[in-house]
Amino acid sequence: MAQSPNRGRFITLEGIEGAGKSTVARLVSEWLTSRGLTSRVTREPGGTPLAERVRKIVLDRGDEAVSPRAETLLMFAARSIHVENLIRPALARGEWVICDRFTDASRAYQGYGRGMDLAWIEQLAGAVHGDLQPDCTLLLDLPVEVGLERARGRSGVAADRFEAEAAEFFERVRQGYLSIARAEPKRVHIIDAAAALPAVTQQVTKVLEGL
Ligand code: Z5A
Repeated sequence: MAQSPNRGRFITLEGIEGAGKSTVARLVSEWLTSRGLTSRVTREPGGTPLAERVRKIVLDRGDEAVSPRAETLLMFAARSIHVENLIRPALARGEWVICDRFTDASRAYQGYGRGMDLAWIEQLAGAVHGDLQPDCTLLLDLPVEVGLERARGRSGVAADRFEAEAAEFFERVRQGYLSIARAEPKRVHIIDAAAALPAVTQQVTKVLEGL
C-alpha cells in the first residue's frame, strides 16, 4: 500500500493459544490513546459481522470434516472481507489498527501446523492483501504447556476445533512462528510472554516506542 503520511499503522499480534494476545491488544490500544492516537482493535478470523460468520464456520466443531485446504481458504475468505471492509478504511482514516492474528497465523497454523504448502499460502496472501503488510508484529512466545494451561483455565467455553488439538500441533505452530520471526526480524518482535504481565508490558512498550 502506498503510504500516505496520514495513514495509520498496522500492528498484528501473534502467538499460540493463551499467549496473551487479547490482553496485549488492550494494552497497546491504551498506550496509543494515552499518546492521542486513535486505534481500532480487531481480530482474525473475524472482525466484521460477515467475517465473524466465517469464523464460526471455521472454528465450530461440527459433524462434517473441514480439510486443511478448506480451512486455509476459509481463513483467507474471512481475511479478504476484513481487509476490504475494516482494515483498509480504518488505516486510510489515520487510525492505528491492532489486529489479534493475521496472515502469520495462516503460515504458522495451516502451513507449519497442518502441513499446507507455504508457497501456496504466500500466493493466497498476495491475492488477498499483496500491498498491505503489517508495520509491526508482536510475537508473544511462550512454552506450549504454559499457553494451554492459561487458555484452559478460562471456564465456560467449549473447546473449538483448534483448542481440541494435541500439544504436538501447538509445538509445530510455535516453531513455525519462531521461523517467521527469524526470517523477518525487522517486522516481527519476539516478546517473552511467559513473563508476568508487568514485564510483558515493558517489552511491548519498548517496541511501540521504536515505531
Ligand atoms: N487461526 C488459524 O488457524 N489461522 C489463521 O489464519 C487465523 C487463526 C487468523 C482462533 O484464534 C483460532 O484461529 C486460533 C488459531 C486459528 N486457535 N488456536 N489456538 P483466537 O486468537 O481467537 O483464539 P486463541 O488463540 O485461542 O486466543 P486466546 O486463547 O483467547 O488467547 P490470547 O488472546 O492469546 O490470550 P488472553 O485471552 O489474552 O490470555 C489468556 C489468559 O491468560 C487470560 O486469562 C489472561 O488473563 C491470562 N494472561 C495473559 N497474559 C498473562 C501473563 N503475562 N501472565 C499470566 N497470565 C496471563
